[in-house]
Amino acid sequence: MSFTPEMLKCYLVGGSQDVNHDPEEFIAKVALTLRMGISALQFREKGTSTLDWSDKVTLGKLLRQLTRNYQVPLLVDDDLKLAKAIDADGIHVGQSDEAIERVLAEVAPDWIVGYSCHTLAQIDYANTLKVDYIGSGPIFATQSKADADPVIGLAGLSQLVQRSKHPVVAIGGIDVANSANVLTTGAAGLSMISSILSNANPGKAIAQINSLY
Ligand code: TZP
Ligand code: MG
Repeated sequence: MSFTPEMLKCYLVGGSQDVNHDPEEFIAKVALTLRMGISALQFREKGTSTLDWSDKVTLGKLLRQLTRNYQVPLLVDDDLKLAKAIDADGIHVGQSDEAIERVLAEVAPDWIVGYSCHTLAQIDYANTLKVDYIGSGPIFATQSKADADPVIGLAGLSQLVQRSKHPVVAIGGIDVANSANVLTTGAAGLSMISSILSNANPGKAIAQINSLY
């Protein structure tokens, strides 16, 4: 699947650790959010994930089927082997993950490649790379990532967006209430874990996010 910036608009990130360590609940929530209009899914089994390799592959293959039904891109966080095993559309790589140069050499331009940058120096370097998009944050405080980088705020995000030649998707503490403000920075989209996966009415949140564009 080829990348378009519209894929970043309502970008759900998550794994079983984000829904009570319950893969079935995660699948059910993903199915609902696909129906309600998420624009991309990043499978991220991290932090406190308790799944072993074969559980991750099983879960990932179910996500593959679901996302294909809705023609929504499926990316995998920081695990090229898993991404290949489940036939993902792309991979998202952080600064301390698999080396971006190696990932690009292996999968670009066929796959969608996202790269996390939270400083101007990192953006300057990313501008020399053939990545598809940049993920920047955390914009606000987050409970979903124990080793999150320092909060960059809206002013920090604006600087990164202005400097980047690639579209930027914002992440970290984003919810319906702050979403319009985040988009005033020029970010191409909003990436969320808890405000969708822990929401009693995720469909309403997704509709509100999508109505901002
Ligand atoms: N990277 C930076 S912040 C974050 C990740 C994966 C967690 C975002 O989760 P939430 O619940 O949307 O704040
Ligand atoms: Mg990562």
